[in-house]
Amino acid sequence: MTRSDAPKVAIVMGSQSDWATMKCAAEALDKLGVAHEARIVSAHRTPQRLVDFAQGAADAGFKVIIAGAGGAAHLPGMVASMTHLPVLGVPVQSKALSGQDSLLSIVQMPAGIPVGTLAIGEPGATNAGLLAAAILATTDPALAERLKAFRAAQTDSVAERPQ
Ligand code: RP5
Repeated sequence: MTRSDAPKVAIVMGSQSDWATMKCAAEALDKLGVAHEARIVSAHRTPQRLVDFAQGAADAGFKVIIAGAGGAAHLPGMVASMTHLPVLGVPVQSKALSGQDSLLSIVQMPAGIPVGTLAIGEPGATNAGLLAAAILATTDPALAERLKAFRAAQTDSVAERPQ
């Protein structure tokens, strides 16, 4: 049975080292008052944890999953293969290839199992949080108003001329 009080957004990542990036998604959701839960779920190091999380995500009450990983970043695609929930992929900036490996391994999904792929690194994580909120806002008018207010404040914060 689905928990009605459960956080609606899950933020999963392949490693503790991804949190420095993925916390930007959490911060974006916090700004909009969207409850979330963050977990380390590695496609390579904790495969059974991955299966248990992805197969149980919908029943746990999640509506959107944000998945971040770096390098050979299989996590978002594997999560998407085991749930019908929308999965937003964040390519974490790797040391060896600056995240281009992460980006290509997340974005190049075969037809049939989509992963909505964001930009490399912190901007992608922030936008994943904002996009998750926008998805939830389609059925949550109060959240839609908070999202509009956030966008308006952002617009107002941009000076017309450089200082
Ligand atoms: C991936 O390997 C993780 O998503 C992380 O970005 C990368 C490196 O992990 P660590 O070696 O820092 O744990 O699975």
